Amino acid sequence: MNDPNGPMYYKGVYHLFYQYNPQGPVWGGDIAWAHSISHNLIDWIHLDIALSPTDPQLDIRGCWSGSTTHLPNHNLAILYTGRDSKEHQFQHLATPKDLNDPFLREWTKSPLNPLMTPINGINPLEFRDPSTAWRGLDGVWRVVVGAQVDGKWKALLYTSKDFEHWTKSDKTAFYLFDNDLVVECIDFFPVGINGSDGDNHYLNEDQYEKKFAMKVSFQANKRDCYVLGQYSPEIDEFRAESEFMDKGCDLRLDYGKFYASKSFYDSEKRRRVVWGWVMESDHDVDAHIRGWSGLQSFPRTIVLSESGRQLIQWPIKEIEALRGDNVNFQNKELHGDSVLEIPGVTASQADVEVSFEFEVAELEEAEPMDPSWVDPQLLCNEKNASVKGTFGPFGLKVLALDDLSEQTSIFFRIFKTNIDTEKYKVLMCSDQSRSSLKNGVDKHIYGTFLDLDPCQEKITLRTLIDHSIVESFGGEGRSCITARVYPKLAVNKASHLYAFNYGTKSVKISELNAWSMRNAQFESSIGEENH
Ligand code: DQQ
Repeated sequence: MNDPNGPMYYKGVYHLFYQYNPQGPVWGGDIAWAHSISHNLIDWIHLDIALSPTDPQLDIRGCWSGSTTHLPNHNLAILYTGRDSKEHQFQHLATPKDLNDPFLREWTKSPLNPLMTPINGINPLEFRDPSTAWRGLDGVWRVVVGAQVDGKWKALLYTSKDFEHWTKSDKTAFYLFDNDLVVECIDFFPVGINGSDGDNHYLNEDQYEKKFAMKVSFQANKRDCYVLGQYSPEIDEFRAESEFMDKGCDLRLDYGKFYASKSFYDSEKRRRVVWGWVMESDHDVDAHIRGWSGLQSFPRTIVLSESGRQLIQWPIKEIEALRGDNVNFQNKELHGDSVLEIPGVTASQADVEVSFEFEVAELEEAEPMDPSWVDPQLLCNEKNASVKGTFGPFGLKVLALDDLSEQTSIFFRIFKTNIDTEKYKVLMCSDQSRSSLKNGVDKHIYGTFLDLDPCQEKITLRTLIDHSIVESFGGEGRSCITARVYPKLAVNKASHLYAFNYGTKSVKISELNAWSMRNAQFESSIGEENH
């Protein structure tokens, strides 16, 4: 599997479609829309493929990514990209064959397809991934599609009154990218500090006062970046507050392996939820041996931070239902150069929440921040988990062997700046350099700065560990780093969990909670009892 497609909630059922190759365990030319459903976003039933390539003129070379939209009268629509026999890309519509089928198993492609064609300078090979549509107060539907037009990448706006006949807006671009990177899977949605602010089903005047987020997946570096800004529906203008890849400190949904994400508004729980594709870091040959490749991240809620400067993501509450045995301790001093085992949970499948605090007066002695350290990922590479410091590295070692020869470290460092407005910089890293004793798997180190003042608040970390996937949420969800790792020996019972501090200064664990996690349930076809 690769990209999540058209997630939605409809009449009590969650639907997740995703890019899936029925011919083999790696991406292939006749990629389809697979379909799974869930009642709780945890346990899933895999249904038959919803959209397959069928037509040489429309989509024979793949039903590529797209979105779902809720239409009036409980109707639904999929907009997706189809590639024809020449690999030219078009946008197509599909609707449920039977709206009374609670699982919406069958979808019908519109006889009007294609609805959007690559004309007027649009590169036919680079025109894809329609967003969820939104309807303005004027009753007109709008959708954005990423495209390369006369050599420049743009988010194009298309409008329609009936959802079937679409015209490209006169505007040169809804958004014009200032780099030459291939743009995929644009997501555009309202955000606020409450989950319900993320409702994009029917935009109302209040929402236009709010901020909007535009998320873009840059193919070249496989990054899901976003900007925040103001959207004026009367003139269909999105004014972003920052630029993508602005001075290397861009806003990203995740600073690790997380790509082609797609969000949806869950009207039942009044929240916006996002999924991302966690791709492999080994080779196709491994995928063939394993029989599969690629997975979806844990679903995460997404809101605007109170500061309004960034998005906050957090694993959906439902995940807590999988929690089993718990270990808890409070006020534990982690002296300099110490490693503390956290026993009593299944370390290979666990949910860990920890908060660290410090003597604020002592922070004065933190290492000075060099103004040239603008790239946090580079800094995490230079100062990896084994490089000792003053305040940090401290954090967790997960999927670790008892001699630590195999381990993944998620950790923080605190630096002191000479800037009055931001006295300290907190670096968050996920170090995969020793995550596997196997050769040939990607062992990158990821990193980001946390928008957090350590004098004012504790530094928290939540890490979800699932055998070979490590999803970490720093600073209450301000920064996320997902790692796909391939431990060779630190598996199942040989896997350990540790807290550590390799700084010279002590840090205090104010509280740590770790839980063993139960398995989610999967069914690969629908049994009678589910009807
Ligand atoms: N994957 C799809 C495309 C999309 C890309 C094809 C992103 O629609 O642009 O599988 O991973």
